[in-house]
Amino acid sequence: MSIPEELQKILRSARDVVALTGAGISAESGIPTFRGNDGLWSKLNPEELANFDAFLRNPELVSEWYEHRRQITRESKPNPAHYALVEMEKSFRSFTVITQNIDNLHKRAGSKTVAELHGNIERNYCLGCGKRYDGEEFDRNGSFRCSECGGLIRPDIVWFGEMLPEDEWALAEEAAQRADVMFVVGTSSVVYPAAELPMTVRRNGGKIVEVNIEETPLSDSADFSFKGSASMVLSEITDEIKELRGFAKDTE
Ligand code: BJW
Ligand code: ZN
Repeated sequence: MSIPEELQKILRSARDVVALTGAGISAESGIPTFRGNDGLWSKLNPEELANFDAFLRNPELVSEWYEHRRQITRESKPNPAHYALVEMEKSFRSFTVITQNIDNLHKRAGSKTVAELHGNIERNYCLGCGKRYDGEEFDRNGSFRCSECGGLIRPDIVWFGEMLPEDEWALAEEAAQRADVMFVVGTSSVVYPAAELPMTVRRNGGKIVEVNIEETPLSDSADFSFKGSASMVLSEITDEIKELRGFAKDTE
């Protein structure tokens, strides 16, 4: 794979860089994506399960789905794509990972600034009294009901129709506004408001680099589009950046 000269030039002088990631970046860690035929959820519709009404209608089913997924994420490890972003961070004045994933893998890999737009599967709280349960406490509790008040315990994640966490969204928007470059990695770019962020970058003069194994609704408007797996493409881009810039941050 070679990087077009125009992109090399942009990466040589870029200062503020953002990576917006989706389920595809964790696919190579063995975590199924949401949409697409090979996704484990191809038989389940995330729009039907990932909402508050579904949870109230059938808390056991929805809680079991998340318990199962918590298990998968704990058994999986960050892959070369997550580590490539940790490396990339070292080359720029600021580097923000904005993720739609709830799997905690960017933080486990060591990325420093991570905006988790859709929450984190390791956090849970009681709808009745607000008591917080981390993943292990939740498992130890052995029930979907709170040990204090008997209320339902839900994962601290963002379902359809729910607002995104204010702080994480503010961090993401602010990073997008000043980004010279945004890498959009492994997301189908159909879920809002995350899908709006590349437009924010564009409006403010930044460039969009898409990395995906398939075409998405963003592909036509991206400035550069790499068709390939996140681990392969990001590892190569990171090597190129190191070559172009060395390890030193441009802090001027
Ligand atoms: C690889 C690869 C490899 C594979 N390498 N690539 C404006 C317009 C239209 C609709 C709306 C709008 N504003 C709001 C909405 C409604 C809604 C929405 O967007 N609906 C659309 C589906 C139409 N949005 C919301 O409700 C949001 N809230 C909100 O806007 O609040 C304000 C509000 C309140 C009240 C009323 C109205 C507005 C909240 C969205 C929350 C999304 N939650 C979920 C579940 C989280 C918990 C969980 O994990 O269970 O988040 S849904 C699910 O989709 C999950 C994901 O984070 C999200 C995005 O999916 P992602 O990451 O893109 O995964 P996939 O599977 O779709 O794609 C994987 C990609 O990877 C593919 O492209 C592959 O090709 C690629 N790939 N392997 C590289 N190896
Ligand atoms: Zn409670």
